[in-house]
Amino acid sequence: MPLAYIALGANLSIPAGPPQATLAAAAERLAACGHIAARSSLYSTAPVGFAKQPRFVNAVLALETNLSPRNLLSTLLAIEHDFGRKRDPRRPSGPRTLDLDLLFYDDLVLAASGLELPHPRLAERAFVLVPLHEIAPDLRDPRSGKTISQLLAELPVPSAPEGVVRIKCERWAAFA
Ligand code: PH2
Ligand code: MG
Ligand code: MG
Repeated sequence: MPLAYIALGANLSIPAGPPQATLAAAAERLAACGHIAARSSLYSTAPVGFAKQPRFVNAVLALETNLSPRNLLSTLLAIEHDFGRKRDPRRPSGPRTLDLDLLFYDDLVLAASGLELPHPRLAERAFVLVPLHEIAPDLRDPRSGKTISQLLAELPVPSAPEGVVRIKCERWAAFA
């Protein structure tokens, strides 16, 4: 079965709960699309791109799925929508209730409209590389040929040590 890596992020609560609960519920929805082969811890991360917004909760998971890349992408967008995601085209890095980004889909390299694989900005982002490194240090980026360990080591040293901090969440830990 194809293996996809998906980044989860949120920094706004919804009526059903805070970002941690949203990420746990979103992962449960993803589990219904295949089999979750690995799941990182949750991390509290400093916002990147637009600083005046709450900290994010981020995580990465690996999903074995028979959905095609396109169908997986539409599923991610549908789940985001169900968890209250409203897009503001003026602020692409602004606050959100749920963001689900497709990082890798097997070794596929693709630049199609609305779907670029691997994710074009993954190598710049500690909030992606740290959780990804936790579950797949030896995974190789098919574009650069580098492993996640290498990409993480090449990241500029974060100016704030509190930039990416592991957090505990019972609901996230509970679901298998
Ligand atoms: N997502 C962004 C922009 N900035 N910062 C953090 N810490 N975490 C994110 O998930 C994030 C971000 C755009 O998708
Ligand atoms: Mg994103
Ligand atoms: Mg996104």
